[in-house]
Amino acid sequence: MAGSLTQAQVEHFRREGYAFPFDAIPAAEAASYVAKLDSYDAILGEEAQKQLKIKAHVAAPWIVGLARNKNILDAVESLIGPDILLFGTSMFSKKARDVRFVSWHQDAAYYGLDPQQEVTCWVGLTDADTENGCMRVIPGSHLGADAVHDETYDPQNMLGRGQTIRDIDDGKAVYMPVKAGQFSMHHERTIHGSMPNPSDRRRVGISFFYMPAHVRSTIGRRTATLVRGADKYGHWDPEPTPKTDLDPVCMEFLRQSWSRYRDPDMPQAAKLKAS
Ligand SMILES: O=C(O)CCC(=O)C(=O)O
Repeated sequence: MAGSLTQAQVEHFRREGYAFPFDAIPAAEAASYVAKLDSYDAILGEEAQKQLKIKAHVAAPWIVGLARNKNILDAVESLIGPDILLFGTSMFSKKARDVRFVSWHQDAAYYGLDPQQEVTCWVGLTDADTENGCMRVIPGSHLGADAVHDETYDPQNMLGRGQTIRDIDDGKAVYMPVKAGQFSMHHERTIHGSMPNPSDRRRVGISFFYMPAHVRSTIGRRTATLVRGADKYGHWDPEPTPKTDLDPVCMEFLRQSWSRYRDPDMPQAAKLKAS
């Protein structure tokens, strides 16, 4: 398959369910995006990340621009081929001395994709390391069964439902530090999460969710944005393209998508398969 990863990196991803670190953008560019995100807090009247979930790429031209970054897409193409849809984008920001965390979970539990071939790229907009709560994964977990998630709705958990896989051995975790402007990749079935940030440095990242164009939605017709190649399948409806930052029409679309994603009636993959 074409793309920028070596055969060894592709094989590592297939076997372990993750790969890192890769260069996307210069650190100064990453810092300029953090400044933009900070400015949105005042406009939105709350932490922007509370709204920039699932479809954050429609919120501003620079976000969908970053999703189309050549370095990122070249790496993704190595794993899922040349016809790439952007299924989603979410922001994850921890302040300095932030108790918030991301519990162990599989993205696939609520994505409703078939086949489960989505790949997430987590782009560091600041340095992210073991001291400020970087991403961590359980190697090889993408090859296991769909895990059952407890929906805790813990306010300190940064996930929409506080969805948590119990009884994970933290000793098996691999931490994925990245510098500002670098990214890591994980498979949608890879169990992952992140710890709180007890450090004096903030940790800001943005996750892009990519899938090959042949993937279908298992929960009705939904939307996605073509970011590379061609979509000859037409399984997904197109999405609005932001003309300005926080474009009101796009923000309404984003709010509706985020609320649908959190619909309490939407069962997780493990329960769907069991029923
Ligand atoms: O930023 C984090 O700590 C977690 C992000 C995450 O769960 C994801 O990108 O899928």
